[in-house]
Amino acid sequence: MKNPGVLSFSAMLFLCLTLGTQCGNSPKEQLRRQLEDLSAGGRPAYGHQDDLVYGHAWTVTDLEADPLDRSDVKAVCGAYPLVAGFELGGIEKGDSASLDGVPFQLIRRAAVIHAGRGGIVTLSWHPDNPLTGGTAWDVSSDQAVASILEGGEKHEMFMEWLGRAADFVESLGIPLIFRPWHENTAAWFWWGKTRCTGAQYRALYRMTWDYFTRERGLKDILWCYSPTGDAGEEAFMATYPGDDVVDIFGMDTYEFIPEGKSVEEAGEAFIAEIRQELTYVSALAAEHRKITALTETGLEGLSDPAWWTARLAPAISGFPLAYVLTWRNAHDRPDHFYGPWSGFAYEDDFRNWKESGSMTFL
Ligand code: BMA
Repeated sequence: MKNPGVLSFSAMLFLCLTLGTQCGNSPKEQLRRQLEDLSAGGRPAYGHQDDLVYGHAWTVTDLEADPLDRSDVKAVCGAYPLVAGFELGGIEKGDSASLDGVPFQLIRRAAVIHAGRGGIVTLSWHPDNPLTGGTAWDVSSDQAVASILEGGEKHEMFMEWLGRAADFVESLGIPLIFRPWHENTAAWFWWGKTRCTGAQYRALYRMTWDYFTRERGLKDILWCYSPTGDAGEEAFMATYPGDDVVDIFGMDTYEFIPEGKSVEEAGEAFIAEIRQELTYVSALAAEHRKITALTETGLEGLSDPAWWTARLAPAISGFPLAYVLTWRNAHDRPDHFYGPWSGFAYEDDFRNWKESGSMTFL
């Protein structure tokens, strides 16, 4: 034997690649560590949905040549959100643009650029109702989930839908967070409360995981389970798909200002609610050794002048969050925004929040 004890370069490379993947150097494990570090470091990442593909009153027109360096968040505070959210709704039907009118070609470019500069990508998905042909919000039938599970009349069609979603994810070639079947503890989606049993929901989530992971070999995905925060511990766990298919415990909770309530009153209620909900979600996540995130939040239209510094900051402080994502700034609905934008009356508050150093940006 030549050079006993010394491995050839190709053998070394083989070992590094195989062991590395198993021992935590895969892109997925690196992303997991990045999130764990954020969570442990006490400075969660700030995330914004659709931040890089449009903003308040602007869109991208040149899909191929636009440098995609525009961002409402960056325009206000000089930095990109570390977490960039993108939406897949429409991909299941083979549409060229999402349900919000964003070309998937653009989403792909933006996601790849963001990951390339060290950013974190998370994907949400509001697929149409596979049974009725309505939108994700069509809750007219309680048979939609049943119809797509194995043996159901829409199973085959739905597997094609999953195939198109998986094709897109595969085409990105980056590690990412996937957050399907969210807010299932509320009543507004066809996969939500009363529209299926806990067992059916779990079967749907697991079927999705199984198809992506086993059938398609898409291994660089961290799977996020994110019911509404107001579900409470019992409902949160009643539909939990299982430790083997979930990496992140998320929750979605928004602030609303009810008629007759002041911004202070609503803000105090929001802080109390978020703290109560994050207490149980982070405890459950710790128990199951998972990452915790506030996967969707915000106050539509940001009518509270100090929402970031006086409401969101005290609401989340002290929790081991990896990230906090506020929802999108629609380009075509002037009042539908949850993030800052340049020229907005209270943009200083966001800047102050960023300057306080309590969050991580890119
Ligand atoms: C919702 C709203 C909708 C949008 C959907 C998916 O909360 O913002 O306008 O279509 O998210 O992005």
